[in-house]
Amino acid sequence: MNSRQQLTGLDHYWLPFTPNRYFQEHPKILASARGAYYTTDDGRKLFDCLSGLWCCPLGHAHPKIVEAMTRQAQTLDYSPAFQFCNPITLSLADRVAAMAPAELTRVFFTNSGSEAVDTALKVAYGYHRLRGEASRMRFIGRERGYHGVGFGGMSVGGMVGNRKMFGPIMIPGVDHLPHTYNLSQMAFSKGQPTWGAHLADELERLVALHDASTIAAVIVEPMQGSSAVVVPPVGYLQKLREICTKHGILLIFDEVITGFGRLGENFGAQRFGVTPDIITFAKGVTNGIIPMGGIIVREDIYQAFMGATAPAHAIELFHGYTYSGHPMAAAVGHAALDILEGEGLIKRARELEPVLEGAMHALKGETGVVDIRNMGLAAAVDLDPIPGKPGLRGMKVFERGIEEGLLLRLAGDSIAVGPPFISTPDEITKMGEGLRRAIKHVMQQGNA
Ligand code: PXG
Ligand code: PLP
Repeated sequence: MNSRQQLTGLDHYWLPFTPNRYFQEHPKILASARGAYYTTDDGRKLFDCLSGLWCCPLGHAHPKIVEAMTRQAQTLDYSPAFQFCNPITLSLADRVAAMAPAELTRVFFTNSGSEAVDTALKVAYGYHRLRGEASRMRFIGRERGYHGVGFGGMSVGGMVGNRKMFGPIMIPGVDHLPHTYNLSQMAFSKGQPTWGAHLADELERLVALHDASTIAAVIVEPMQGSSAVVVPPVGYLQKLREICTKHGILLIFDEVITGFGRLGENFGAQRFGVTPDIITFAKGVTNGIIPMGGIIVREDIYQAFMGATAPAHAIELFHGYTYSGHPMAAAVGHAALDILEGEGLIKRARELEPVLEGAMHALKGETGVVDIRNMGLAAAVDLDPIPGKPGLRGMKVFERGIEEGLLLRLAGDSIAVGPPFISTPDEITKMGEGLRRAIKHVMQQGNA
């Protein structure tokens, strides 16, 4: 890739979630993208192993998306989000609601997953308050959970690196369920581990500790994505649902990664057969091409706001973004859903699931591989860390992956993959083999 001297911007740009000093010395610049491949500034072709950041399942430069963006820019490029709407955003709400479980009917648009999560938490609290249960102000997240970087999402999140600098400025009243990962019980599980449903009973313990009357909502990713693909044990989400229902606690599924087909169904809710009260989404709704996110809520949650005692000309929910339901994003959303449906890509994701499972679990037994997990078109490999240098082995495999033509995703000493739905079985198999060569190469270097 380009040397430091050839690049502008390195003196001014602050990269998100990136070791900036390392990047300064090893800049990685992507110049273009088409289909399932990126091209770097020095002309290397890289297979898009994580679909961008889990957000581009339909691949890049799809002509229908390019066409939709051009047409929308010429028709209505922006419309004020407050007091007005436009046909394309309205009809996208219809389509998103139609894809969700039947109980979830109302869509509120945001511009990212982080905003979707903060919106969901505010709606959950507001709902209880409007029903005369204002004491329900606690939120329960989960260890290893990722819910974005807003104040709410960071507070319910459970990845320590995202939290430790900000402990004193978290929103109050948050508690966490234990995560469900246990290497000794579920190493090399394919799909859902059979051990661990009982961990949902920890919610009963938190209810006993705090009292149900103080808890507004539980928020979990149906399958944890960011903390390197932690798949829920069989029966675990069902138990969470039962306990929430029993105590009048709302259940929020954060489906920013699992929504729009990643698990081979529209949403994780459908894959796991568990219906939450609120779903958050982002990423795949526009194939990641224009930022968009949102929440889908049960009709009675929406109606609780509409039935409020304020006069009919008053705003019911003092919340929203300048770019909520942006018409450009909505146009791309329609194009993305047209492609998803028209090309049968959710079904294809489901068909590719065993191919990915085979390609990844084939790495079992490779020196340095301590665990492999998968579900839908998502998988992760955990590497044995270099003693005293957490993250360095992962970084080396990630770097070597580039030599192998793979744009992998690094999460500490784990490597995550979530290939595009348009991938061929051969591309997925080759990705597994490239990852094997990268791991072998790095393990041969030892612990230096
Ligand atoms: N909730 C979940 C479940 C997510 O996965 C967010 C909220 C926040 O979305 P925004 O759009 O604000 O980033 C996410 C985002 C990775 C990775 O490599 C995951 C995310 C973002 C970037 C990288 O696992 N998840
Ligand atoms: N800060 C200021 C000063 C603003 O005027 C606004 C929106 O009008 C915001 C922040 C919020 O921006 P957004 O609606 O894009 O989230």
